[in-house]
Amino acid sequence: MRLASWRVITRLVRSADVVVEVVDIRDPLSTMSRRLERMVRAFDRALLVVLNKCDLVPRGVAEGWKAYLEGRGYRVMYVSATSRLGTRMLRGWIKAEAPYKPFTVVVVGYPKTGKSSVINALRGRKGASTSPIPGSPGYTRGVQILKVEEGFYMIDTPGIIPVDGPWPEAIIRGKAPEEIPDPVPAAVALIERALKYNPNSVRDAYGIEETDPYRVLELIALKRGWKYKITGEPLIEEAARTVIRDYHTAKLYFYVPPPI
Ligand SMILES: Nc1nc2c(ncn2[C@@H]2O[C@H](COP(=O)(O)OP(=O)(O)OP(=O)(O)O)[C@@H](O)[C@H]2O)c(=O)[nH]1
Ligand SMILES: [Mg+2]
Repeated sequence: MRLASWRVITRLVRSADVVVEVVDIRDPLSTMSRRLERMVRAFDRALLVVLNKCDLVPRGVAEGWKAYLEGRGYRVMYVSATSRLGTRMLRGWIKAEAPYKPFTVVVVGYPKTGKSSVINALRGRKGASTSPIPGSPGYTRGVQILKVEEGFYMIDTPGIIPVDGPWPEAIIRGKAPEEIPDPVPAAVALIERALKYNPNSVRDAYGIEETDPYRVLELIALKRGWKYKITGEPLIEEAARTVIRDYHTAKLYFYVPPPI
């Protein structure tokens, strides 16, 4: 997995006309980057917060988050890139915002929030030809410019490092689950959060009636026969990676309600 460096993001934000910050609507405050937002303000660029994956929360929750963030001065839309909800409106919003053509929209956000999916939804097609930004040095290889329509370009970026995000966001998003060296503490925190916001989440995902997060990991491992060869103890690291993966796919299902 490749992450974008802040140096690259800074350069892209400065050169863009509009900045779209893609956020996971299941937990917006944990997936918004204050550092990014400060930078966008410093360059005086138009910032739109896109709450993505709205298919995963009830409509009232999506509306609640929108109202809450608008109350804090953000411009906000909620969409589902994969269900194509709100994506036409998003396209219209961006076009209305851009004062002239051609214009460029840079799409940024934490890893796995759905940045590429949002771009594909706006383009109405996937996998169409993409080209790297000319002259970009090696580490920006993950940055791609995509045409939505004549004069309307979007720049896809790899996830930014969630340095300023609350724990365990940096761990669960900073690397692919199989690459996280010690996934257990992050998975424990994730299970705690899941149980807090959806007491049935663990039972629904794993058929396990247990509220102690560490024990949950042990039971997942035992159920799947994941054991250390010599000691026979449950291989909780594997279970932890599974939990992190299942959060990304929403098999482990919860969302954080908007503050009232
Ligand atoms: N349920 C749901 N899943 C989504 C939505 N948008 C994206 N996803 C899923 O979220 C995962 C990540 O989507 P990507 O578009 O690759 O996310 P990204 O932000 O580009 O990820 P990186 O490039 O790794 O930072 C994929 O499995 C998508 O299918 C959505 O609106 N709803
Ligand atoms: Mg992507």
